[in-house]
Amino acid sequence: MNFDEKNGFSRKQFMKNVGGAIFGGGLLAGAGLPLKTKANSLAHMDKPEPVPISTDRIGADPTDIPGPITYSSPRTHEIELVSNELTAEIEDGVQFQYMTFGDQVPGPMIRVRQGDTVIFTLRAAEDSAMLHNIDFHAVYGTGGGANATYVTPGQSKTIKFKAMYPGAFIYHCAVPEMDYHISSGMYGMIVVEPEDGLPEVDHEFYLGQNELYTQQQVGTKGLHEFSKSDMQREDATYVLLNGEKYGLTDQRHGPMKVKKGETARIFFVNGGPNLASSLHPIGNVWTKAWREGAIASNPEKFVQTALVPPGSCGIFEMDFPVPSTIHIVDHALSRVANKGMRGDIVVEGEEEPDIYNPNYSS
Ligand SMILES: [Cu+2]
Repeated sequence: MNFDEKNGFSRKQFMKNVGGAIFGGGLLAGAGLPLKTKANSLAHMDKPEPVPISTDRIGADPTDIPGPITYSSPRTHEIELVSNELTAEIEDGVQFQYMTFGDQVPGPMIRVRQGDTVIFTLRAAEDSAMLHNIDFHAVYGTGGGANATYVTPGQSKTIKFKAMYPGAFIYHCAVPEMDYHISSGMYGMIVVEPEDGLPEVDHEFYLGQNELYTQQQVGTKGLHEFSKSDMQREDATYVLLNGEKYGLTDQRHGPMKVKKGETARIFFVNGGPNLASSLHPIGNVWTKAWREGAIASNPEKFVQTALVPPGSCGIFEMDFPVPSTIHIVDHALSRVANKGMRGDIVVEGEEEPDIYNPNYSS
């Protein structure tokens, strides 16, 4: 398959149709999402105004990603992302004006092969309000593309780059108030697969962490306003996995699901902008860990808690020898107990009492 042409599909349709290496992230914008937030509601307000919800779900579906690379010679991809601002729920009844790539947090995962060429366009939604751009850590070039991709509402900018080195890399907005924009959701991942590809696994999940700084307390109903002073003190209100409080649990969109005996790979990106993540799977271990997403290196084995700095990624593999519910957390646990940072993986299957017996009696 070669995807040299722009597509008119929504992101999800496109993934379904090609199941492969590339997508048109952000093309949902203007394609049926009602009640787009009006731009000026993002400007600095004295009081929160009621604003319509722009999207039912801001948090990325962790399974909605391009599949592994299956081709073996370099290709050219034409990729477009749309920058936008959207009002959505952090948790039930609590809203925030997010900024996004592709109407989701983290932004769509891009997947190419080492040696591929990418013709990349950043387009700012017509009814967006803010100046945005994009810095890819997978790019050799000034600002990772940021200087060449400043876009005002309705504007597009295109860069071309070759993916020279393999790994999992963050992309993020890099305008002067970049901490505000990244905190509000403007980050995602580009995976550059090595020429020989990645090991086979049964499942792949895409997860991203970022923190929100708001003037209200956790759980206060209504629209939360951004707090610049809290951000300057790095005093986060929420610390979130895929953009929402406990979004990937039964409390919201439901957990990720696997079966006993299967394997999974986690692609994890920490947008930050300020907090490092001590990423740990409660009741499991990272069987293989490529810290920093440094896939050209040998993996570390059986890592319990992997530090993922802001502005970086990790690639982690897991085995599931017993049925269980695994909590993916930042082991700075106040962020889990109080600030929303948790996602679950449910492992279905028959008990394996030789490995773990929760009801032992001699
Ligand atoms: Cu931005």
